[in-house]
Amino acid sequence: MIDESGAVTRREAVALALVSGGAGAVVAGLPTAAVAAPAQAASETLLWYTRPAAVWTEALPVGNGRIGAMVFGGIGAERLQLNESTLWGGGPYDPVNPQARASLPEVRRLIFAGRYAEAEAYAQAHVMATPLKQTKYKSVGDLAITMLGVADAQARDYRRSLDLDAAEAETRFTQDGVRFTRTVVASAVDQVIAVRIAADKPGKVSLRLALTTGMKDSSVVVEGRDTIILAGRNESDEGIPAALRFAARVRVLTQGGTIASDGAAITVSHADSVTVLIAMATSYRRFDDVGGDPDAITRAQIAAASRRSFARIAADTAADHRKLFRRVAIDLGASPGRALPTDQRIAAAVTQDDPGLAALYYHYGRYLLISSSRPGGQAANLQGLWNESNNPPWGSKYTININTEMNYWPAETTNLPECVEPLVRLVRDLAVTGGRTAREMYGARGWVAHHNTDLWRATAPIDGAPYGLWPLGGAWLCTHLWEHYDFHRDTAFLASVYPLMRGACLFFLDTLQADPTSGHLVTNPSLSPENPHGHGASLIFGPTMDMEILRDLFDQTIAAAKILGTDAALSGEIAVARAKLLPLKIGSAGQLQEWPFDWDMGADDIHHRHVSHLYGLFPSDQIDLDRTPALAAAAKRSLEIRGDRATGWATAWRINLWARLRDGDHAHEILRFLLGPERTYPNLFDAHPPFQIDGNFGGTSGMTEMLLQSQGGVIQLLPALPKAWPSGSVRGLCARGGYTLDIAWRDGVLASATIVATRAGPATVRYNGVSQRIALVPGRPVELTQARFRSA
Ligand code: FUC
Repeated sequence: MIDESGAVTRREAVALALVSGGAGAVVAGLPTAAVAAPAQAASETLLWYTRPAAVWTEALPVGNGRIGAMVFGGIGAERLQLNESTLWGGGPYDPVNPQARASLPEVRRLIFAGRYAEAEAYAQAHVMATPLKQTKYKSVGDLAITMLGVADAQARDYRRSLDLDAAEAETRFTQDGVRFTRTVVASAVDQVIAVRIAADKPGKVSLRLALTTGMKDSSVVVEGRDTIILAGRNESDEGIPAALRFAARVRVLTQGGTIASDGAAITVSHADSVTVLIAMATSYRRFDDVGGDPDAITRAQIAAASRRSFARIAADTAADHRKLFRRVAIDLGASPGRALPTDQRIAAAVTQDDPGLAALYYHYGRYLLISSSRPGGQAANLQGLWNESNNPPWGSKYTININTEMNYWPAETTNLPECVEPLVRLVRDLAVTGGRTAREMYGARGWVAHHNTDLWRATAPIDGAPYGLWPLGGAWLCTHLWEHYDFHRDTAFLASVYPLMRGACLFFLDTLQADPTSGHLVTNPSLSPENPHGHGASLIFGPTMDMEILRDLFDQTIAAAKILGTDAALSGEIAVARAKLLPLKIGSAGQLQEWPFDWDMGADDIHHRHVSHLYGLFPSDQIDLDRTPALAAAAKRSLEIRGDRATGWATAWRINLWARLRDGDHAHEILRFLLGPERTYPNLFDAHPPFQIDGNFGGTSGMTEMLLQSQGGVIQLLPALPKAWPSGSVRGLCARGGYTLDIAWRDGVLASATIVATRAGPATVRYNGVSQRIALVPGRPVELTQARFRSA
């Protein structure tokens, strides 16, 4: 089991002690449930608008990690677009190409001979997955709420909002002197989406409710007078037969008035208020088990939630959410945009600095992770949890050559370790399905995953050789297992994931090839994610990113084995292979080479969105300003050549990289672009474009890296503070080793930093180029001021 206690700040501990009378609620020095510190300034935790959403990227997301809704906030016609995270196309399948294993030697030979285009064509014909594409994430459908007697043109005082602290969407307006309010929450406690429609005068709520879906093999019926049931099967996808059953159940509870149904819809007349409960489920249990009973699950969820008032459900939703959300608060300084609706703030971001918008975006990233990735559920996919289409961009799957990893970049640093649990389970699944791919496609031990996966945990190379034939997806994900350990130092967790890391290593021990020219060990076939190298193809041997990921995987697995006291012989083998990996190289333009040859300046697109070779600088720390200054300078040169502007996620990656280079102003300049209307939709969703959630998470991570870093055993305070944020504070961030920090600064200078450790021992803390060893006792906060860092 993943550590679910998480880290909390001292302020929360104190608050908890006060609330609980100082006894009973603290386990091993840490509170088991955090009680909230006062909420953040509302303008930094509230999205709000003066018009209903006209399109999906203006609607507001709520989610409990498993089910979610996009709330449009219509006046006469409200639309809730609904998702359930396991409603995908197809069913269990194994796409390994039976020809692949016999064909790999020829692909390798052609690559080592420099015949890249031929290698790519041959690989395309002989080694790719069958089918060539994976399944797609789907939408359950829409709940339409037609407000009878309400006309858009006559409504006044309209406002809709999303409160990130309460996890609550609200729409309100008045008509003919009656104030209408609709509130929507997605409850992790009750496992329903709950909607309340109220008026401030009795008998004024009349409405019609209907459920529609794009899933063809399904039907809608009304049970009794108050329950709409949508039930059916999913659809086949890419030739993979449909195997899932799904159900959505909507129960209408009225206070006053009458209720009637016409077989397909429910009509409520003259109620004082109405509560709508929505449950959704599928028969998915695991990638190889679709034996669940969505009808029974949703029936039980609705029955249980019906016994509780909306007020209770909403209060519990907020309390549960705040346990995670309120661990971190951020204040980046005064904001001219504070009084503006969110869409206008985004539009203005191009011309004026709005630190409050950056803070709002920061909180939104944490809100989105809490809402789309909860223990027991699915990992956040390309759109997190929210998807309107049955044919979404890139299938709304898991692209594991950057996007899924980026989703989890802010998880540990911003004190949301629980949210990583679905990712850990995804890796556990991939180690099973990827074991088959390793064996059948490569004749290798261990397991492998290529550049994408889906609900069914497919691991073979898909889409096309220039994108798909990249065997490092699983290895990169394994570094997140180590990171989770490294932040919290929970040996039981490490023991539980060690077999996954070990299995990833075995695959590479069996498949690394000796480069005939240099003798170094390299991957082959592989590619530098999605970047054609200018020599007729993307396929190559030993791209820089592969070597960097393998160094991390090997080092972390050796370290894990040592901590766990196991596998000494295997660790020795891994160390030998690690020493033979192709080294990093600096090219003639002063850049870090992306490929084994000095090809960067002749690549098809020197401004390419992927900056894969800079993995070594971020998220890894193999490249470091202090420890490897020449490589850091080369990475900087590569970044300059690539340029600042790219797709949403690629823009966010650049912020993290410039933060690691400790250039806060450059990082901030890129952040301004990320926050502007070209890369941020009115609902603050990241625009690739189209919508892709990774940029949101990468943006939150980038801002964190500007304020606190902890790679390489050194906690760095304000390493990349931009001039645009002269005074501010952040509370509750986590550092590797089991530390939580609060940091405040004034006029660009550290005012104070409070550090709390979960383990005894010294920590190295650095500010403004000066490092200090700080002795720490678990749970006892130590406050540091600038004076501590004056002398070298
Ligand atoms: C990778 C990226 C694309 C997109 C897709 C989902 O393939 O290169 O830009 O983000 O994933």
